Amino acid sequence: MPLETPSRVVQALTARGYNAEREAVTLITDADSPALALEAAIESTPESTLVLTTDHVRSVLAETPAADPKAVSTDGAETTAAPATADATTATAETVPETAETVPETAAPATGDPSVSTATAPGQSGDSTRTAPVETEGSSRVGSRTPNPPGIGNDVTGRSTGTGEYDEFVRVFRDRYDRLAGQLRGRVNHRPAEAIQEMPGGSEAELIGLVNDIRSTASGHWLIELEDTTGTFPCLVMKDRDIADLVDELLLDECIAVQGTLADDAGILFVDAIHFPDVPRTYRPSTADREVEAALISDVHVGSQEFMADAWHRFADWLHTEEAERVEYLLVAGDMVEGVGVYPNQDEELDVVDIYDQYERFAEYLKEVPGDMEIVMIPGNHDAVRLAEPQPGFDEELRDIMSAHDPQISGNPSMVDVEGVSILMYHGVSLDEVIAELPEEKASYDEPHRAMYQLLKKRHVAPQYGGHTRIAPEEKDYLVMDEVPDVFHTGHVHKLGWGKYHNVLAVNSGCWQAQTDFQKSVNIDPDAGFAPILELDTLDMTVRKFT
Ligand code: D5M
Ligand code: FE
Ligand code: ZN
Repeated sequence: MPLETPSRVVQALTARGYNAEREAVTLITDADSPALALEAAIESTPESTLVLTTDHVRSVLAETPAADPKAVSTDGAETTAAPATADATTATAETVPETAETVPETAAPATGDPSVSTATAPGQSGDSTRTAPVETEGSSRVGSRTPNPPGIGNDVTGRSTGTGEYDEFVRVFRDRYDRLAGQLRGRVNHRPAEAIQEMPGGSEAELIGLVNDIRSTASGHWLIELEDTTGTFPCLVMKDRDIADLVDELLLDECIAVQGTLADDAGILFVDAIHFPDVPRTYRPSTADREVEAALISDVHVGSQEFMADAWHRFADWLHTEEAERVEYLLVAGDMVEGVGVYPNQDEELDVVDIYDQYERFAEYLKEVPGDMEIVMIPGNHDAVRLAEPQPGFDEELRDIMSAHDPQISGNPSMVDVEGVSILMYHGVSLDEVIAELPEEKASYDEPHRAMYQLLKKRHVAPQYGGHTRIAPEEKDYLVMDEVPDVFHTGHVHKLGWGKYHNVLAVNSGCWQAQTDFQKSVNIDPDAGFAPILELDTLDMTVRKFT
């Protein structure tokens, strides 16, 4: 196998059981004969070594003139000993520009929000066409990455206590109510439902509750039943009021506050205002205090016949280039593999039929990513963990398989602190529901970030119980957003879209799987082979295309 690109070198190394530091891979790739350099590096490495270090490769190259570019250039005689030289260099140079193309404005499928930069400045893509530079002694070109291990919060992994008993559901909904009501409390002077039941007709009343039922009346008004820990109360939203629009946004089981006036017989509340827990408009996200970036991806779907291996190789190759030097973090928001038996007839499109083999294969692809990046992974609905949310992170056996690069593995959802930026990672199954229930302009597959805005507004990643999204009761409701995240990262719908909601950046990250037969049959046109790159110091985004 020719070793003309970093990912080929990484593949060759991993086939022999080694990981390598990024600069070590660069040195080997840029060597006159990458094959010789690789051999020399491996031969001189003790068997117990897992990671090939830059220092080691550098010293090997110094001792092995045939593999060392400097030695070759000063000693012409060696050139014949390394016939691959010219070809390898050219191939590297050609591979880089094709892969690292900045997505053109028109290809960016989403975001109308001007607050988010949709592409890098013109000319930067010209920049990316430069040849991968040859390492010279004393050059400071390759600054090894120095990521900090991300901190993980709100992770159910290892804390799942749910057995699915009825009283656990009662407890988790009470917890949801308590925490979301806590967020609303400052804005309304609410009374418990049972106290409102005792109030005289005509009184002003405010109530916080979970949406128990939404019905339209014979005359076209909306009857919303709210439930708190003391009981339920019916609330009427008149169809000709401005707030009637907000009823379109409501999902069952979400928490809202209402203000209004009791009817003369005190049996119903006429609603004047609806409040959502929401993100304050004045929210100021935190940013990193150095120039560092994160790649936000999801839905790799290794094991599917539609997995786009070539796009993945290009992405991994790009991560090895100087241009990607600042990309120190890789966040993967679920669906690492295609899984088995997730959807009817899925087996007809499987490339790898055994779930563990799928993870083995995924691990090989993951190894192409530079070893000096920090990786965070949460599961999705195709992964081999329980389907009900919150999903715990992968078990020991799967962690073992995916142990290269020592990734941080946590549950779905998880709050991840990357360089001081809090990133809420959630796979996104509830987005299907939000998109199905809400009007097109508020949430659609073409603009998945708008569906994410709704979840931010409700401060809950999967409000509706008993629908498409399966929810397991736990000691607390892990799906509530206690803290406002700085960035909200989801996947699942296989569409790329991003934008800012009250200064929170919402990113849905597309996929690495071409259109499946099912998706064709329902007209889902996936955005495959894109990597959103987030500048953690500015929260600006650039999308890179690898197809
Ligand atoms: O799902 C990717 C997207 O496609 C997500 O919006 C659900 C939808 N999808 C895909 N396959 C099916 C089937 N068979 N039924 C219903 N909806 C489907 P993902 O689960 O990430 O592959
Ligand atoms: Fe998926
Ligand atoms: Zn999914």
